[in-house]
Amino acid sequence: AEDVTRLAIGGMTCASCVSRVERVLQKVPGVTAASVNLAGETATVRHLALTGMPEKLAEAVRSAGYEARIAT
Ligand code: 9UX
Repeated sequence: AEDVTRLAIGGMTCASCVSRVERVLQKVPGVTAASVNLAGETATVRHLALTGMPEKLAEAVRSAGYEARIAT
């Protein structure tokens, strides 16, 4: 089954940040689609329902140098 995780992201200041964050999210195994909204400072990620995915996605964003928390 597919799940959707929404992340609140801090530290994105230009359109290149958006591309970078989308790319790191799409690279996480199990992710099928990732879309970042710069103005809203959010990411919407579709992915397989694997254990721990929300935290893995947030960690991937942090590793790229941005702040991330799981939005509810
Ligand atoms: Mo733009 Mo984002 O010059 O980390 S890529 S600020």
